[in-house]
Formats: sequence, C-alpha cells, structure tokens
Amino acid sequence: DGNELTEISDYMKEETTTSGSEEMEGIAKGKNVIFVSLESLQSFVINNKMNGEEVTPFLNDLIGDSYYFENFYHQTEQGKTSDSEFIVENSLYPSPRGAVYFTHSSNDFHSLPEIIGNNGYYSTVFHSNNKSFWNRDVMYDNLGYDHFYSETAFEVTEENSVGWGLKDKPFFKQSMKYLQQLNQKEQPFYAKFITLTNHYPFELSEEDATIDPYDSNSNTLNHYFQTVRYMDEAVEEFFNHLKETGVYEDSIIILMGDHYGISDFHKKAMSQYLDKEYTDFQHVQLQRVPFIVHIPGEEGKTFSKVAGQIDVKPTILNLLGIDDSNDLSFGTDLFSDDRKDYVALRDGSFITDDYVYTKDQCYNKDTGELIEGNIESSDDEEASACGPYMEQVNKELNYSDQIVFGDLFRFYDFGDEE
Ligand code: GP9
Ligand code: MN
Repeated sequence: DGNELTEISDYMKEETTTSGSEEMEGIAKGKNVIFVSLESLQSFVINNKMNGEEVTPFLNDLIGDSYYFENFYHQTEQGKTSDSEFIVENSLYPSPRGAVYFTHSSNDFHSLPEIIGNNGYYSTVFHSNNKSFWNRDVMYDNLGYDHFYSETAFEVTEENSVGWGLKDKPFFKQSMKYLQQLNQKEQPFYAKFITLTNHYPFELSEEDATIDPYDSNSNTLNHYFQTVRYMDEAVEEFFNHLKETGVYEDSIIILMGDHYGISDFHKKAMSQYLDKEYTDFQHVQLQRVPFIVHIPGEEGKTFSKVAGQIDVKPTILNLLGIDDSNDLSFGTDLFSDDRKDYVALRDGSFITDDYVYTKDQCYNKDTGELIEGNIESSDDEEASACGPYMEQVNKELNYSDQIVFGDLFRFYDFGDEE
C-alpha cells in the first residue's frame, strides 16, 4: 500500500536524491549519449602492466582526456550484466537473489530511457546475443527502450565469433551502419553497447591475442589479460569509427565495467599479480570497475571520491540538463559536492571515503588495516566509525527491495505527462 512508500520516498528525497552539480548541469544538453558496458572489466588492470606491458593502453589514454572515477564500485549480484543494467537504468539496487530482469520485469519503473524519452531522446541497445537472454526483450520494452539491436541484427559467422558469440571488433564495426542511421534520423539518441568477448572463461582466437598470457596457477586470470586487451583494442576501433563517421562530435561517450571478471576463487593468482595479500578488504577493493565520462572538447580529470553504479542515472540526467527533481533514486550526481559519501554493495558491505566495511569488520581504507573493537559501541570512536553507515546501508537496501518486490512505484506520481 501507499504507507510504506511514503516513508521510503521521504527517505529518498531527503537522503539520496540531491540536486546535481550546477557547473556540469546541461553540459551535454541535446548530445547523443553512447554508453559502453564493458564486460567483466575491473579497475585493477587500468594504468597497470602485465609482463611489462600496459594492459589497456587505449583506455589509459582515453582517461587522460575524460572524467574518470577511480573509486567506482559495481553493485551487482546474481543478475550480473543485467543487474548492472538495472542499476544504471533505475538507480535502484538489484535483488539480493535472482535477477530483477527476470523476477520483476513487469513492474512500474521510472527508468532512464523513459525519462530521456520524454525529453526527446530515442533510446536503443546494441548487444549480439539472443534477445531473450536475461529476459532483455521483455524488460527493455518495459523500461521504454525504442529499439534493441540483438543477435539477429548482426552477421554472425564461425570466423567472427568466439566464446559467447560475435567478437567485439566486428560487433562495433557492424553496429556502425545502424548508428549512422540513428545519427541521421533520430537525434538525439541514447545508445547502449554491451560487449561480450571479455567474458568468462576469457577465450580468444590465436590471431586476436596481441599480448602473452599471464603466468600463474589460474588459467582464468592468465587469459583475462588477453581478452581485456582485445576489448581495449575493440573500443579504440569503435572510437575511430565514431570519428570517421562524424558521430563523435555530437556525442558524449560513457564507459563502465559491468561487474568483476575474476572471482575470489582465484585468490592465489590475484595476490601474486597484485603482490598483496588477498584479504576481505582487498576483495572489496577489487570490486572497483572503471567509470569514464568522455565529453569531446572537455579536459580530463580523475576523481577519487567513492562512487557506484547507483550514481550513474542522476549523473547522466544532470549532464543532459534534464530536471530529475521529481525522480526517486538511491544514487546522487557524481559531479555534485552535495552527494552521498558511501557506496553500498549488494551484500551489505560498504565503502566510505575513509572506511571499508565487510563481513562484520571495519577497515581503514588507506592502510587496509582492521579496526579492532566493537563497531556498535559508542564510547570507542575509532571502532564505531562504521556503525552509523551500517544502519543506513541496511535501511537503504531494504527500502530498495520493498520498492522492487512490492512494485511500489505503481503507487507513486512522478509528475510526468503521459
Ligand atoms: C550476455 C552477456 C553476459 O548477454 O551480457 O552476461 P553475464 O554472464 O555477464 O551476465
Ligand atoms: Mn557481464
């Protein structure tokens, strides 16, 4: 009923739906938005080397003239890519189990495609997999996407496929004819591209491997570097296509890692590569994924503040100058100073500017050292540092679940004209 919703919407308006940065507001007004979801890309490879070679030379360069958030966390659970999509589209948390894309695909949402659609945007998704994977065809319809270029829109052959399907390079290349059509007929557009090649078990054809594998006891990690590099090259080619066709100038390009690629099953190999002990603290820090906002003509800047996928929707809306003061979100504009100072992971772990909390323990974020003592005691300032956040994070995850499980937005008037 409406009562629980009042409490939740009051909380969201008060605590998690703040006004965006005035400086950045509307900086990309009327521009096309090209959103690239980078499969399994984690931040630890960015600006890092393997066998003495940069793993992601193109992205490293790109970051130099982009806004880059180096402490940006994925917040996905079992719904993997679809969870990352759900979070970005709605600024709500994914489900603690299963995938919202399957379990609640007919809910009322107030999604990014719908909101920008009301502001003249045509929205599309490009992804060369069966359209019903993750129930995307159903959910995309409900979220208000205008078109989904799925597997059937692409020419997929034995030669241009590996692992899960069409390789990223031909995927971007074949997408260009559609993108150019959009560029001629549907401006401004929002186009989400979901890559595929850098997916577990990180298979690659020999001719596509441009760096050697890593050497550790984990075949998964060893090959991860090679498929990450392939994806980096594919994105570079995509940027070249965008420039050659003139789509680049009228667009902003946002790139985001969807979730981790290397699970804690590969602790030993990861700790060898990082040259660090693999602690629970490290595990949380490894949940960082790249978030890059590239606006042609704007200079780059790297931000260290904590951020998460939950913040993407309000950030995009503010960049486009679309008023979202009537929206309800659990994230805040990443360019605003008036923003949330913590990121909640779906399992209840959280990260603040100073602390990392996971598995009932609070860590100093700078040193990674465990803070001894009782988190819930009020007379030990150091030990209780994580305490207040714990309560808020639990409340927030719980509120989000109530919205999703109870389909509560059907009772809320967002004030949009129909
Ligand atoms: C499948 C692709 C990968 O279409 O998005 O899915 P994942 O296993 O990462 O959720
Ligand atoms: Mn994925």
